[in-house]
Amino acid sequence: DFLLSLSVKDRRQYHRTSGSVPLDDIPVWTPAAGGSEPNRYPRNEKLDQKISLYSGDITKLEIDAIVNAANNSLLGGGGVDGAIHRAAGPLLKKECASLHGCETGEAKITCGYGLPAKYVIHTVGPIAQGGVGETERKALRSCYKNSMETATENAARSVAFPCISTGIYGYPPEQAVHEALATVREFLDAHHDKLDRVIFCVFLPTDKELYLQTLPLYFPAGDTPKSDS
Ligand code: AR6
Repeated sequence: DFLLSLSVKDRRQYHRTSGSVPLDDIPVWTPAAGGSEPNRYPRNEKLDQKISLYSGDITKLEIDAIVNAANNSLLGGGGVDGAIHRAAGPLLKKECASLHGCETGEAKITCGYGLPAKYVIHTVGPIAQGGVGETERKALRSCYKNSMETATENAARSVAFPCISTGIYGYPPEQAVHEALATVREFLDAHHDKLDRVIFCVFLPTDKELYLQTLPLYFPAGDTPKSDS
């Protein structure tokens, strides 16, 4: 409660790591025309202002909420989960232990403690090592949707997502990117007044490339020109 009551500036003395990245330093998405695949959604310039692609460590972001790709126990693990727990400090695990786990596709919120982010929203992606079916696809979409709902219920207006399930849980990144982008686009279409920024935080160069290629389908520069023939 004490940390949450502080202003962004006053919280800085409690950050456990250096090099935090404020929201104002994260550029918004600028759609570029081109690509051969037709856009899946119409242009909406207001929504473009709410999207960012950020390449780097999610634990550095000084925003309202970062999303953690956790497991059902919520007691920590490897990957982004490990990085978040290390940067936040031991109080995060203590609060997580009081939440009694989390179902796949659901989301639960905690304080960010030593992180620059005010909150951590813990969600549990599907394990897709055995392949992706409708169950995994729906669960992944639920992670994004429930995380954004949890953010808005807690008045968090800026949220960053890692590429949920695409690491240890084995969801193919080239499929996961479509579920992530479609769910965010649909949520913002319905609730654009509730969030100021959704940041796709990519960690691997291959994911950055994938998002650069796929974002224009969901947040396009304009309608694909009709062919003359
Ligand atoms: N910042 C942003 N993204 C990161 C970071 C970071 N610091 N570190 C890794 N990534 P993963 P999952 C990316 O494996 O597949 C844990 O043990 C990474 O490159 O962290 O959902 C949990 O406790 C990848 O793109 O999560 C669960 O047991 C993405 O984060 C299990 O892993 C997700 O990879 C969850 O597996």
